[in-house]
Amino acid sequence: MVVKVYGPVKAACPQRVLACLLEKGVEFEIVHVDLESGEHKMPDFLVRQPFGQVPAIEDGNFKLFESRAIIRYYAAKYADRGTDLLGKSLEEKALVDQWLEVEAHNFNELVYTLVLQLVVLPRMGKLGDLALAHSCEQKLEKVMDVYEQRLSKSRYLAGDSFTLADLSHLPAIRYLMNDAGMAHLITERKNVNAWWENISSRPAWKKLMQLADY
Ligand SMILES: N[C@@H](CCC(=O)N[C@@H](CS)C(=O)NCC(=O)O)C(=O)O
Repeated sequence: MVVKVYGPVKAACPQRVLACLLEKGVEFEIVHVDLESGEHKMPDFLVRQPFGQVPAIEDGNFKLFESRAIIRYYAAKYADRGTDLLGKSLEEKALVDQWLEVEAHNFNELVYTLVLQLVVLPRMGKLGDLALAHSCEQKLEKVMDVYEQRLSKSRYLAGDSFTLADLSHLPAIRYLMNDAGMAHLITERKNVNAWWENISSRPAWKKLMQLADY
């Protein structure tokens, strides 16, 4: 059964899901949802994602939304296929969860606001709030210092192997570096930069970048 992923291939949250499916070698079909025309706020789409956001998936009769719930689901469903993304011991799994929470709450919230103000609103012809963006940047500097510390002790966030915790960061870091002009947040930190170079050179991520036509 081919997994249907609803959302534009260029949006960060669907990319989190697609990166996971590619790591796992799961076949998928991308069903484009046009954010510009507001398709994601229409009744047909709200049945799939009641908050009017992408992504959502359909896998046979099973439907799911929330990108991190979706990647956890596929990492567990196909635990014995492709890259192990969950960690092996209970403690490794707990560390993966810990860094997934950090990604969602400490990292992504700031990046999301920053990209909205500096990239998305200007693309829509609206003025972004530069003071808000600057304040997010300052806060992100501190968050990235924590990552630098962590990555001075282990190659990946949750330990010695690449997991969901690392994968989940890929789309937002790409936006931060390539679209928001905030590459210094990564490149000025030796361990964070080495980690980014490593995880962004994975074949699955490179394949997704080709699909997204970057
Ligand atoms: N927590 C949700 C967030 C989804 C989300 O913010 N999606 C963005 C694209 S990356 C979106 O749909 N933006 C359009 C909107 O919120 O109207 C998830 O991870 O699935």
